[in-house]
Amino acid sequence: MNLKPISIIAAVAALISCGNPEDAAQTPAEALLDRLEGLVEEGKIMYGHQDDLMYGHSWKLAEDASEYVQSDVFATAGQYPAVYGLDLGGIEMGWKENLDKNNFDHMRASAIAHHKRGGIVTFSWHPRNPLTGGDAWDVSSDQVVASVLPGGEKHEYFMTWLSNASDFLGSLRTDDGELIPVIWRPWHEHTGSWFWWGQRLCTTEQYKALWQMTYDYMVNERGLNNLVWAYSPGAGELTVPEVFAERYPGDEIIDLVGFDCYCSTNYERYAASMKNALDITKAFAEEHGKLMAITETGHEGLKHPKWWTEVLYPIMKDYPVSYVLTWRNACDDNMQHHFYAPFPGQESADDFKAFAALDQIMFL
Ligand code: BMA
Repeated sequence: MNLKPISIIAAVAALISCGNPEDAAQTPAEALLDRLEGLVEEGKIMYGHQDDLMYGHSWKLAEDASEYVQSDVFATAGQYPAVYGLDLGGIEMGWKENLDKNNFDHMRASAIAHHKRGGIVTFSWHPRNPLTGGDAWDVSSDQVVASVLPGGEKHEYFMTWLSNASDFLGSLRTDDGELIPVIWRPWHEHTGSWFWWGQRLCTTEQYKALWQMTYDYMVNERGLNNLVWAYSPGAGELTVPEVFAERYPGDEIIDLVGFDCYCSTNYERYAASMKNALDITKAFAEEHGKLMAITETGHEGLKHPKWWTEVLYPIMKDYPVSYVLTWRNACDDNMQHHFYAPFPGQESADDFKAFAALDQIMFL
């Protein structure tokens, strides 16, 4: 027999992989992507709510809670949101609680509980400012992204932040040790200039390098294979499709594209802004073979009694939107107006039930 060494290696590799079905299995991220694609093909739009199981308009999870069943969405519609959003802000500092006072252990356990219930989890990240020591909204310096890139004065320090975030994302495991997949959405709303990674605070090259560094570290170095990577500009700045494309990190990194768009009481303006962002995102998603979603939206205080079926639903129903996530229901005394999902008795509660009952809209 005159096999070339390379063929022997290939033959041995094939034998090993035949003997171990795990090798051929999908990664958790691939499995989630398949599931998301299947639901879009069925024409379903999943409803999502930020911090849904952590607190609501007038309740907060008990410190010693061991189950995650309370939810303003469930209390109103009798079903849980299909998508559960959480934010890692604060993990970089090694804090026990995130920036909105959610205990990280409860975040982890509730994310796993939601996954077990058949739901999908998404994480955003509002990390503090590694150069100034301020928060994510501290835009006093336009050198922050530069400082965390290789060669920058905060590079080593910032890598410990990525390490902390990776530790958390890699700790999302079921009882039998399997990683649960999540949609991971860092460096969001970068088309605006209100976060330290925003438009005026770094160049296009620096922004893309930040993504590449994040991806290389989490996927290649840490081996996290449970992340579906999402890119989400702010809708307000999407005057032309080029703005959407300008800082796109690349097809090798991104799996899902979306945008964040909020509703004031000017509902026509919201509809116009949403349609514009949906058109741009849809064209981009099709061209690049990616999924699309409305990664953040909502009408603070839900002042329109039929906001769900007469404002939001008509805008998005004809687009292949994977999910639409409304922001959090703050429970702090001074933030009672800051809610984006109804609770029993809220003026849009009946309409929310009607929205949840629509065939196209998916809850759990
Ligand atoms: C914002 C507000 C803030 C919050 C932040 C991160 O839109 O809800 O109160 O701290 O998101 O969750």
